[in-house]
Amino acid sequence: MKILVINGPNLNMLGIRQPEIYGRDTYDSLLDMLRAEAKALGVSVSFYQSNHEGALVDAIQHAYYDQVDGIVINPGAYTHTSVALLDAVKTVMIPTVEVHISDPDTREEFRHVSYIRGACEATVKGRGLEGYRDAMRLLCEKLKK
Ligand code: CA2
Repeated sequence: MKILVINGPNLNMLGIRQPEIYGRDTYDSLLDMLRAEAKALGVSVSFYQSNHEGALVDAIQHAYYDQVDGIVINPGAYTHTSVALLDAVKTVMIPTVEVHISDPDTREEFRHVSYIRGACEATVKGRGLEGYRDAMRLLCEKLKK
């Protein structure tokens, strides 16, 4: 089973700025944690991060051609603005779980809307980096059914 973890804008800055919101762990340590989790789950995992909306759409489309089974995505700020990402996930029809490190629903009003949520199997939010692990487990459970 092939899982792709996609991160949107600024998430490569994890552990460098705003630790009070996003914690002290780095983007590389997130990848290490997810590689270990993938091993435990017996699945293969790959990662993609971009600050560019179109590049994220391309990554979702490539997942279709690469026969990826499931996607975990934190679209960052594009969560709240991007119909293009919603359409991409709907188009490829790959089961997708949305993840957020913080809980956007308890933050500023403009973070309360998520366009991509409409195309996702589930949303994990407010669990810090652990949320990615939860999202990956949830996705694997759904895919094994
Ligand atoms: O809570 C989340 O995971 C978010 O998707 C993070 C986005 C934010 O725009 C969403 O509303 C909620 C921002 C990502 C910025 O990531 C940084 C990480 C470390 C340092 C600075 C920014």
